[in-house]
Amino acid sequence: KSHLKTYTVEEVGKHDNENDGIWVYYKEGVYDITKFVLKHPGGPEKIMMAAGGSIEPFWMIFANHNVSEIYQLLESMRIGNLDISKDSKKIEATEDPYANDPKRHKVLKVNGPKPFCGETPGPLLCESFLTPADTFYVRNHLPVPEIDIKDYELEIAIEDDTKKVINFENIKKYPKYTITTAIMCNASWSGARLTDVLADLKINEDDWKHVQFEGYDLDPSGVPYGGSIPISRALDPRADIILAYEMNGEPIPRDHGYPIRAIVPGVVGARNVKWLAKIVISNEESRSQFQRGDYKGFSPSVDWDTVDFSKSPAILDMPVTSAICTPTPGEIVKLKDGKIPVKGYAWSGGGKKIIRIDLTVDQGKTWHVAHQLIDDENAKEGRHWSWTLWSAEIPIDVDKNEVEVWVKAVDASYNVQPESFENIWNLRGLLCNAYHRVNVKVKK
Ligand code: MTE
Ligand code: MO
Repeated sequence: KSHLKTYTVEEVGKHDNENDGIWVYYKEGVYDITKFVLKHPGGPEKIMMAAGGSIEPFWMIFANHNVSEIYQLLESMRIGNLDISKDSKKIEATEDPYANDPKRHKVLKVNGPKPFCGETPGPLLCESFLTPADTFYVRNHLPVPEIDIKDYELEIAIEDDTKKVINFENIKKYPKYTITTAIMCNASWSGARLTDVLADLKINEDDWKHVQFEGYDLDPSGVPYGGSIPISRALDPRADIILAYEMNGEPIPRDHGYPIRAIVPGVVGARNVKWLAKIVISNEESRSQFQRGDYKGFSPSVDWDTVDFSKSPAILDMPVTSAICTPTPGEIVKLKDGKIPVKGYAWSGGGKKIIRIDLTVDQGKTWHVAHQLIDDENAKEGRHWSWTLWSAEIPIDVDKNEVEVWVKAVDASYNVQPESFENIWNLRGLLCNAYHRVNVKVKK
């Protein structure tokens, strides 16, 4: 890189517009991103926040940039080196925006520290029908907001027109309603029904298309996390959507949306907006990046050059899925009466009950049905939001020392999981609900 020109922070700063070119710096590199701005998957406005300056603080927030493909892409736009000598006023001290995130339970497997993304170990999942809040997976996209309950407000608007603002005490005055729903893990959530809170606005379902939710968590430009659901769903009391203030009978922990989050059962986690700040009745979907530029499905051959997020609908109901929790991959399992015990979970989106679990240890030549299924006994037809825990004992051939256990679930519409990931793979890796397969060693 020594042949490249050296620029000061001030010189880079002049290149913050299309006419002069758009430059940024990262550590000791200076980059001309003029041509890339319009192609930025997160939108041109987002990347323009860094124009003429350092992109480092933004990448601390949008930590999905911290992968080698993106560093390489950036390097391909390098035009020079940053003058890091003493008299060049370098980088405004960057404070860690995640410094006030809550402490997490050590058992969570950390997939990303900032924003925090942690998963519950498989064997723990099927230990209890309700996943304890402390070990419930966490999926944040931004720093966890700090909210003082005394100041908490939830604004409810029709388009730009604020109709009412309610505080935490007001929410508790609505009838309290509890549902059990799986958002990957399973918990019970209590709060006010969305239909009750919206009732006095006398909204006509035919006049509007979407209900948007906004969180208190903000990106560096002040844009909140957001998501939306169709109006028909939001106004349907049978959709069981609640503005929850309790998780498993306790106040919701900070990581899971304290003090209030939207619970939209049967629907992808992303629309279950935490730290709820605002509800907007609108003719438009949420403008959030997480509604329009993420959490969508694509054909397997679509790549980052050909993807058009505007052409795919936002994920709403989740497809049927299941997993084996025990044994774990590579585990040595002792045969009991010639069988191995297997346990796991299954659930489907849109309130569809799990009606059957099929298991095989011979690549599908013979299938065994799990006979013990535990789900929410009180769930009504078409409102099976919770997961189903299942267990089975599978007979193993005497000569086998190793087997691969496969599971697939069937829901009330007879939707079945696909056999392999290959033909459903998509560039975001979402909706990948192929059979779960676990290889285990057998001890006689
Ligand atoms: N709500 C806000 N405000 N901010 C977020 O980052 N993440 C969403 C959703 N709601 C998110 C949010 C996603 S993608 C998921 S999967 C769930 O919250 C995760 O909920 P949990 O962290 O309570 O498990
Ligand atoms: Mo998610």
